[in-house]
Amino acid sequence: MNKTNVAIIGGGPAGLLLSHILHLHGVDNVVLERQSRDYVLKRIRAGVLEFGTVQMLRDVGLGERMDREGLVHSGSMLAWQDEGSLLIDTVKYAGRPMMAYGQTAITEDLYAARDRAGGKIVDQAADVALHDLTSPQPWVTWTKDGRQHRVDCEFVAGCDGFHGVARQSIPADVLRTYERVYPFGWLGIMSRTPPLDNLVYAHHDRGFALASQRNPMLSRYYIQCESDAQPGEWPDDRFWDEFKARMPSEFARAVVTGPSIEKSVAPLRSFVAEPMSYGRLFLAGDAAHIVPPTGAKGLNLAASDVHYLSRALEAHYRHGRDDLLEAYSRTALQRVWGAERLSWWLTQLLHVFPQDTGFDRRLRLNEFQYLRRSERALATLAEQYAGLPF
Ligand code: RFL
Ligand code: PHB
Repeated sequence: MNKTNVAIIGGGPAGLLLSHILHLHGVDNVVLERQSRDYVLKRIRAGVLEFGTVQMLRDVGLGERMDREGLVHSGSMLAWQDEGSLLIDTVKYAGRPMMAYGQTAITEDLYAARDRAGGKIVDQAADVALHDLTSPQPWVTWTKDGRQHRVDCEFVAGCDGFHGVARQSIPADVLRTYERVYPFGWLGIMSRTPPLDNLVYAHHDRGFALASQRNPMLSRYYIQCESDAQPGEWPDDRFWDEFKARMPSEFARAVVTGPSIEKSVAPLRSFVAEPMSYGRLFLAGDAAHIVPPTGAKGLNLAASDVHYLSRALEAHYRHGRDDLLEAYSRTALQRVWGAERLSWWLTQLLHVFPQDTGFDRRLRLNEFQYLRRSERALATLAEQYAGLPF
């Protein structure tokens, strides 16, 4: 394993999906992942897929289990304290359904596909370092089991998430970053109970709450919490009481509670790094951008980045064309900023901010009432929630 075409840093969904698609195109690659496989497969994160992501996974042979186990739905509910609720109907307004299928399951499917094809995935690769990124022959080093390793390559794909090494390998005078950190987090639990019929995003003076789903006997619930909240401060009873207090009573009554099997706190952040490439390094997924989870766009953006990057690398290897690689950052960022705007907008609409005044609260309420009254406003939201075409 001294040489490969593409060295992929990070074995999350972005890195594994890129590895899988490059393999289908006959492009050799190696994935270097810092954590153990067990750790990566235990992480619980995203749950909602855009139709474009679903179609992409089907097109590359990863649709079988997803189509069997995923829950197709025609959008999500927005609920507002005493003001009722509305359906963001993505089928009616954008012609595209959504699917609930967990990131954990997608990662399992990807590992299984790479294993079947004899893919090279190094786990527990420590101290990954990128070298000579602006030369035609970059190389990557790492340590494992106390030994130093090296692979020479033609391209490096930085798919190593927000805290990875790839983005940090771009010189500071080249990289521009844009960021907003929100003054709260999400406390999430998983429970082996049947979910509600729809996803429900709820605003309440007590804070935001979300009911989501994984499969007919697995549900995911979130509440807005303090940024420094600890899962240990939230025994199950306290979580359920707070969750139900924030949901309109019709949904609160329908929720089937049960013991949590996982509980964690996630911070909320908007972040974009530009450009998404430097020499022979290309960033994809959370390595280049973060969205707050309101809107469920993070994993879907990772998939669209991989779509553009795999297409560009295929054009290089199959047709000797580099125009798509040169355009990659610009092309991907167009979609990234669209998702950033939607996620920011939904976050500020649905959460309670510590500095809120009565004026802010009235504007937000009016925004919700406008969505209820105006089909055009709702259609605009539904089109973005459904995800714009690649
Ligand atoms: P990941 O999943 O973070 O994977 C990066 C991988 O790189 C490894 N790594 C390194 N490897 C080698 N060397 C280093 N120096 C390394 N540093 C890091 C890491 O161990 C890891 O395995 O990034 P990727 O692949 O770009 O995927 C992005 C998605 O995981 C993320 O955007 C979504 O989970 C965001 N998200 C959601 N997205 C959706 O589309 N729909 C959703 O419903 C949704 N819900 C969510 C979410 C994220 C959440 N949290 C926890 C932030 C809900 C939550 C609560
Ligand atoms: C989830 O199911 O984990 C989920 C759903 C919708 C979101 C975020 C997370 O907006």
